[in-house]
Amino acid sequence: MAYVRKNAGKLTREERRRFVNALLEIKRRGVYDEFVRLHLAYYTADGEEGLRAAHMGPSFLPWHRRFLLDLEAALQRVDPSVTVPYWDWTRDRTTTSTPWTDDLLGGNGRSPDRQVVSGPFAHAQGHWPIRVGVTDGVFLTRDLGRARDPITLPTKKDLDAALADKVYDTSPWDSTCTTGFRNKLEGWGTGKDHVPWRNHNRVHRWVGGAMLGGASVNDPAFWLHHAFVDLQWTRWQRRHKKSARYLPAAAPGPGDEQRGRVVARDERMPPWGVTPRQLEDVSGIYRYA
Ligand code: CU1
Ligand code: CU1
Repeated sequence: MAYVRKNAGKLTREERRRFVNALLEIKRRGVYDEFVRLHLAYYTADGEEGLRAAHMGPSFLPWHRRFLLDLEAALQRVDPSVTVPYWDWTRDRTTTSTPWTDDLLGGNGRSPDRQVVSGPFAHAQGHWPIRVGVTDGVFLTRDLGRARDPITLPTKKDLDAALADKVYDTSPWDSTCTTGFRNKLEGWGTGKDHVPWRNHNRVHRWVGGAMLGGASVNDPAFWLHHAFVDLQWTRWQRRHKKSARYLPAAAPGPGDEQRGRVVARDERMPPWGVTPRQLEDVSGIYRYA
């Protein structure tokens, strides 16, 4: 029986409590910080050498899908009833709405140090020290809406523009793609317009603080955001039944600059060794409500 991932705003008080407790428990055991380390290790960009398994490439979606499944399994070892809820940022759009409540992720960071001071992940609670990161901050930070240089969350229209593209991804399979569902959702911009950050990336910008960059897993908001991103892949497949396959189907040929830099449909994706094909249909594992 597939389990259900729910809208964070629809969780009961008990479900919120159990989700938070499971997170705090895997943090206490040191398991959570391994997820932060892994994500940081896979933060390879276009301009660097090597395979881009997690970001700026077609396997952005299957990589994060598998990453979420691992986190969820770790939470379920603590409490089998827990699943990762999703944050629908097209609906919950203010700095005080879901998931920024004291019984879920806590609120915005304070000025001037952006420290989160409310909810279960506030530093003063003592349960959420930041140990792995690109800076040496020890507390969780947020800058919801980016106070000094305001940015808005992507809208339903922005998301629909990505979902409307019937091609999964296109050559050169990187952050410069202007067509293809994957980059329209992942959200790297061309720098030619006033909206350089779209959908997925724009949400990371909007949350700010710890959610920026390779150590963004330090904010548990990461999982709620990525569950919603993951849901979009399923929605897109449903909408474009015939063409809704992961691309590239085969690895780029000799002489192609992207050879060895992207994961094709049947190639193994590190660190797990699973293929994108194996992650295209997860209806036997979970579904979204
Ligand atoms: Cu990521
Ligand atoms: Cu992300």
